[in-house]
Amino acid sequence: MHQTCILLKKEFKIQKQLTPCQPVNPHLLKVSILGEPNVGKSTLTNRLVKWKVCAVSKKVHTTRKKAAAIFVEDNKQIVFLDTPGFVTPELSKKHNLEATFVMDPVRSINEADIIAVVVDISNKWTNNRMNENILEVLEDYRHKKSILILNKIDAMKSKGRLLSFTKMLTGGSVSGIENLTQEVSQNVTSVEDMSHLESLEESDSCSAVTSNRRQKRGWPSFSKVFMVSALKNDGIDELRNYLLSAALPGEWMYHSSTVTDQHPHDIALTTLREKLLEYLPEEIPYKLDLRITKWGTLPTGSPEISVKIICSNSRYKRFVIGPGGRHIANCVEKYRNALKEAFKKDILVHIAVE
Ligand SMILES: Nc1nc2c(ncn2[C@@H]2O[C@H](COP(=O)(O)OP(=O)(O)OP(=O)(O)O)[C@@H](O)[C@H]2O)c(=O)[nH]1
Ligand SMILES: [Mg+2]
Repeated sequence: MHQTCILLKKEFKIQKQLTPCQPVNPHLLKVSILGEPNVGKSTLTNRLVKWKVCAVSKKVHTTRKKAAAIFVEDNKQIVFLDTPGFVTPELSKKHNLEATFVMDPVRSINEADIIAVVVDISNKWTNNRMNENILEVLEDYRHKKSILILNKIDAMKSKGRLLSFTKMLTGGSVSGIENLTQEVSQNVTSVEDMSHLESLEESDSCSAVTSNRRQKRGWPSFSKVFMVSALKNDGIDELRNYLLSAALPGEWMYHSSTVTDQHPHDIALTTLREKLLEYLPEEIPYKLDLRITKWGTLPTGSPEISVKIICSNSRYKRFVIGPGGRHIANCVEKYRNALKEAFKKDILVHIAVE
């Protein structure tokens, strides 16, 4: 059965209740997509499942709670758990973030077979050391397999430094790093070449990790390192193939038609926030109250959605609407296209700003 992103509440409920149909010799893999805010976790998740089910924006904290995105091939089902950007409880409190920011990444790790740590390799503040809190989590869950995904290689200014960053992020002491050294020095000349790099050999050495962690600022027990550009879709097939080959014998979690566990209303609201994040000043989108006021079908059979954007003050409202209503008109247009991409259907959209 084809995968489908369900639009109607009733159908969503039915899909959720369907017992997963099991293929002959079913295989399953649950992958936690973990990383600091804005490194491209949701863009990567969408690429891996070949469907835009997770909201993406250039602003931090776009993902507010974990969401599953599901890829199916033959007898294998991969469940990607996209998570909010990793923040400490202190930071979460300071920025008044929901409890899910701290809880959901840990929940997803608990559920996962593989922890996929995503790093923005083009960010000079974070590309030469593993986030301390992520290192701590890797230590706590060192019995689980982990891989490192260096994202945004397209945006790296100096690609020649890729190897040294990789060494720093992996603590430089992974067995097999010499292979990587040779591979990188021989092959890293272009983004295309890098995307084919498969990387580090399997390593089971966790010893000396704890004591060396702070000096090395990296995690030496990643099973693999991938260099990708989620934006340009480079290196994604190799990563997906690796995960498919790592799938374990086990029953599928979701019905074969399921592409995400998100409720259609949640998809509609996070997609609208994604569009608002594109043009509003950073502090505004999360202060707007978005409510679905109608979710139905026209007599012609076409779906119809009405959403209300409630602004707590007139300044916000002015920003949302824009001069002569241009911003909101543009936003509605983009919103309609994004919903079509998610639900694969034309949807009539009405937006009211209050
Ligand atoms: N240049 C470049 N930009 C990318 C790449 N992947 C993602 N981005 C951009 O990075 C920004 C953040 O992407 P998201 O996918 O929302 O990042 P995230 O890690 O899910 O962010 P949060 O949910 O806020 O933690 C967006 O502007 C993306 O277009 C990439 O491979 N290259
Ligand atoms: Mg995200």
